[in-house]
Amino acid sequence: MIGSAVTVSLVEEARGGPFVFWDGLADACQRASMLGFDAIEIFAPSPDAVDREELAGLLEQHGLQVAAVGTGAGMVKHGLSLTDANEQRRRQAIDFIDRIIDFGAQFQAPAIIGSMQGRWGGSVSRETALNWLGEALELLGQHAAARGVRLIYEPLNRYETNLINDIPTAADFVSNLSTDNVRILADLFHMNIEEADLAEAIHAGGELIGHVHFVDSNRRATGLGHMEYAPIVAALKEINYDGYLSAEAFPLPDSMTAAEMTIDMFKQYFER
Ligand code: LER
Ligand code: MN
Repeated sequence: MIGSAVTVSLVEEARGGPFVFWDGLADACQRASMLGFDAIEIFAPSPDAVDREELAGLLEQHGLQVAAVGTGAGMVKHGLSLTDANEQRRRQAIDFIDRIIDFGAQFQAPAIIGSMQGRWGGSVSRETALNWLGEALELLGQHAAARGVRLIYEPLNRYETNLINDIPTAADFVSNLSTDNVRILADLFHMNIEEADLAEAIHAGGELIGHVHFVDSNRRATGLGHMEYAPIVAALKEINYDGYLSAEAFPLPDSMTAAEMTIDMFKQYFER
């Protein structure tokens, strides 16, 4: 069954970024639950930033799951990436993500590799960067498998990475890995920039799609841009998608309205 989720950022340095809630886990859980979401997606500053017991208590109290955990703080706070020219920095990026995987796994949540994939350029060729990315996804995918969770790889639009920008290319890349534990994140905002046809891209991803960032064309909440949701939802149903649709959107005009717009759109298509 497809679940609904909403993002919460605990990373001050990411202010202005596309996350719905910003005022801590207790606030996010209370609002998410009141609106009827199934889960929260957490963007944490470090692997040990969240108290395990406290989060477990909030989830229990509000009847929520953790849909996924982001790893982008490694980039935002420490400038780390999996394709850094410096081997020691690449190693640090893998260590940081390993520890975020461990944090998420305590809540059965997969970690997302988005901005941590980095980009090629300077002394690093595209081929070299893709090789490093592939090697890192192998290691991280195995690490996640050992903890009983998937690893999620997110292709980003051309302004955020020059490595892989679309779902069909990501599907090709991921299916050539020897680990079978990596899934693709279909972020509708990035796809709206890069894909010729969003529904076709979802079909190309097929069973490899493991998470969706549910957002409008302008990265505002669903319903506040010009995205056509009917063919996207039809494609997700056709591939038997059973993960989360997670609101990774700007808190505009405010967090609560963005969350409400998302859950309204979700209910319109997935009334149970
Ligand atoms: C970044 O643009 C993004 O979409 C995030 O989900 C990944 O860091
Ligand atoms: Mn995203």
